[in-house]
Order: sequence, then structure tokens, then C-alpha cells
Amino acid sequence: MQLPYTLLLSLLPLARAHFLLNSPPTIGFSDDDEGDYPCGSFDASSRTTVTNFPSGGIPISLTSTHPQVTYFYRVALLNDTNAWVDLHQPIAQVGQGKFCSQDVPGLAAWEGQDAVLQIAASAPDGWLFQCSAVKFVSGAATGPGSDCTNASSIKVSYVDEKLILNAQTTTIISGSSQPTQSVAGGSSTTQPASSSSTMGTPGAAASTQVGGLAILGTIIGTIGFFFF
Ligand SMILES: [Cu+2]
Repeated sequence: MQLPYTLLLSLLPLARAHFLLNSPPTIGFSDDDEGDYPCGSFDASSRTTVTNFPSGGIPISLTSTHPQVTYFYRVALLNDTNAWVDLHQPIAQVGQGKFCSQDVPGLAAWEGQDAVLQIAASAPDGWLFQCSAVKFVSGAATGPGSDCTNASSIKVSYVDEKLILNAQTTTIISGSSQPTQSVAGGSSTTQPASSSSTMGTPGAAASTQVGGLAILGTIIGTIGFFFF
């Protein structure tokens, strides 16, 4: 069967990309070099497009082309882009396609400061990075944009893990506060440990963080949600 040329074109980005940061705007995307810490081979200090990041939150829209991926949401001050701070609990996505967190809260303590948002993704083929230039500001959530949508086939769940990943080290600390892996270089190809068995408690806190997404059901044996 031959696919129409236009359809083939529309499939190309999904077929090739590891993952995409749709919103806020990425500093840069290179499929071949997305594994290069800290920003997928692009300059972390680039300020070409700066997104105001109110304490109330912004939507963060991602597209995964992998059957599973874990996203870590991190920020660093512009003058220290090797010191990353968790912005949001990591999220494991099963299934390919778009996932959008509608209101990821900003950091009130950093209001007025220039910073870099980094999405570090643990994918089957290794760590991948996308960054966005942001400035923390006061104010209410900006609300979801038109690209803040979710693929119907995905399911996502929170992961109770803390990632320490910089130019010197890559370590994941699970909910039990025990390091589960430690490798040098920030380019490990290992997966985070037991994302399904180390999740935090379900309920209001989790659903509030993602905010506005409909919860359809609970994943058997673990704590998770279906989003659409
Ligand atoms: Cu990939």
C-alpha cells in the first residue's frame, strides 16, 4: 500500500524524533544530538525566545515517540545551568504521542530571575534533553494553549524518584531514598528503577498537580491515571 506523500510527511517528525518539547518553545531540537546534556546539544544560555513562567504555572506539552518514557521536569538559574532543581514530580508515560501538564507551577522563590527549564527524558535508548529559556514571574497560571492536548492512547503516572543528573553524575534515588544507579557523564542508557513500584500516594495532590485532565480509571496494581 502506498501512503499519500502528504501523509508520509506528517508522519516524519514522529517517526524520527525521540521526544519533542512543544511548549514552551524549545531552545533547539536535533534528533541526532538530543542525548547531549544539558540541552540536546543546544546552548543552555540561549535567550532567543524567553517564556515568562508565572508562579501559577504554565502548560508543558511534550510528544513521545517511544512506547514508554519518564519525564523529569527541572529548572536551573541562567547563571548556574549545572544545578538543577526539580520543578514537578517525574511522570512516566506509556504509549506514544502528546502529553501536556496544564499548569506546572513556577518557583516563587525565583521570581524575577532568568532560568532554564529542562525536560530530561529517560527513554529506552537513553537520556534525552530539551530546554526552554524562561523567566520566573509572579502571577496566575497562563492556562493551556491550543497545543496542550493529550493523545488518547497514552497513560501517565507519577513516579516517586529523584533525579540527580548533571555534568558529573547521573543518579536516581527512589522513594526509599536509596540510590538505585550511579554512572558518570549524564549519558546513561539505563532506565529509572521500578517506576511502577515506587510511586507516591495517590489522590488530591497528584491530580491537582496535573490539573484539569480527566481521570478515567486506575491502573491495576499501581497508582496511575488515564488521561485524554
Ligand atoms: Cu529515542
